[in-house]
Amino acid sequence: MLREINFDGIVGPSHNYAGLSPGNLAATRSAGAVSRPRAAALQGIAKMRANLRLGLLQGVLLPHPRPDRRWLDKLSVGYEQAPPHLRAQALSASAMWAANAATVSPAPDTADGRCHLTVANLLTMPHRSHEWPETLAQLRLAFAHPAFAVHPPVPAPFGDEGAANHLRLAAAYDAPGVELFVYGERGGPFPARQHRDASEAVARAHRLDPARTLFVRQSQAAIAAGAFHNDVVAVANGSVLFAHEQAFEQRDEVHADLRRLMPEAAVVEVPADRVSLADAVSSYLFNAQLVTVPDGTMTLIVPGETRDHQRVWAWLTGMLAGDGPIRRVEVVDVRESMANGGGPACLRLRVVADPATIDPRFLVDEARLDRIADVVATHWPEAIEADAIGDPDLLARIEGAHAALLHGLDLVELTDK
Ligand code: SUG
Repeated sequence: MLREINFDGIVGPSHNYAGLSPGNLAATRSAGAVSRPRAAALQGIAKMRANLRLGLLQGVLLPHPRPDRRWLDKLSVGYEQAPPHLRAQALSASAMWAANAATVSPAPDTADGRCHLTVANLLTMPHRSHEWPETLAQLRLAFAHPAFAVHPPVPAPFGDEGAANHLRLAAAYDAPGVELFVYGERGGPFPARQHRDASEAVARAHRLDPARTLFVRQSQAAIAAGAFHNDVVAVANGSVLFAHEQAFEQRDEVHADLRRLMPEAAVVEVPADRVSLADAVSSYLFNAQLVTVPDGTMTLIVPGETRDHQRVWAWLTGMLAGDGPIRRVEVVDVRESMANGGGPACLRLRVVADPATIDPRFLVDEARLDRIADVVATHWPEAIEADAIGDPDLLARIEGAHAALLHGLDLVELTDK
């Protein structure tokens, strides 16, 4: 039976604030701050536990080996000799944001009845551009069953940032869906990370029905306001699209196309005069997990920052008092990730599949999360100061922590990928 499984990126031991992502206002604001890798990873684990308690299925993707010495080799430099910007780029724990790992098209949407995944190339930002080989290795292992087709990334120069710019609406998980690919154009001083050519290439690779596939332009205003990925202003689940009024450049057409393809679709739209784009970006209201729990209640899992934001919380409270399709709000604390611009939705990759077809080492229950939490508590650095990233002791600790996790999860074979 097809179910939705959320694969969360485990926050890696090198999690730090290097200010590497122009256009991501939180990351820019945090540049130079002291990070707390252990707390960050434990917050992510607590979110996964909360989701298990809601009755959801949960998986994990692993942190990548950092620093990425293979990438530095290609640049003909060792970590110790590398200039500071390359060091920071090689050390980044950015693979934790699993929504950028790949784009996923579930089996009911594809011509060959397989679930297709295309690894994102993430080439707009140097520190993210070297994630894909390790992500591809992990996905090939986790989704080795013939029920899946795992594709390599779209080639340069067409930027692709994966599921963060992709929305799927479907009446049921086993029903054919409507897939929306959201691409960007430069917004103010900020680059668009998702190129239309990349989205179209992914849709072709996934053998989607062109009649049920929409290519939608993200609004320039949203990018300029700091929505560097569409998942900062919109999220979908089942037949519901939850979006900011200014998420899309051609809002009316998007709504009309959606209703034409899926008459039962419901759009829960937040008007700009209640919650501005700036409010949405600072609170991450839309970077929420929108999920259907086993009793059918549609639930929005939001970061704690929404509760600290008066207008946003007032809007959420009003929504619950009404009779819309989203009936429940759950708050999670992912503060460490948020400070780098990654909310609850950034941390997870959604896959709709039969859980029996997935390598069980990538699926977690409470006991397996206990195992991960033990490794984190023992090996993850408590804090990383901005000027510590050249410290050999810190590097040894980070590399040792990564190895300990692979051992703990019986995934040492990833070391050689
Ligand atoms: O790509 N931050 C990530 C945040 C990604 C959030 N993902 C989604 N919206 N799906 C990014 O900008 C900051 C790293 C640093 O600056 O140290 C960073 O890469």
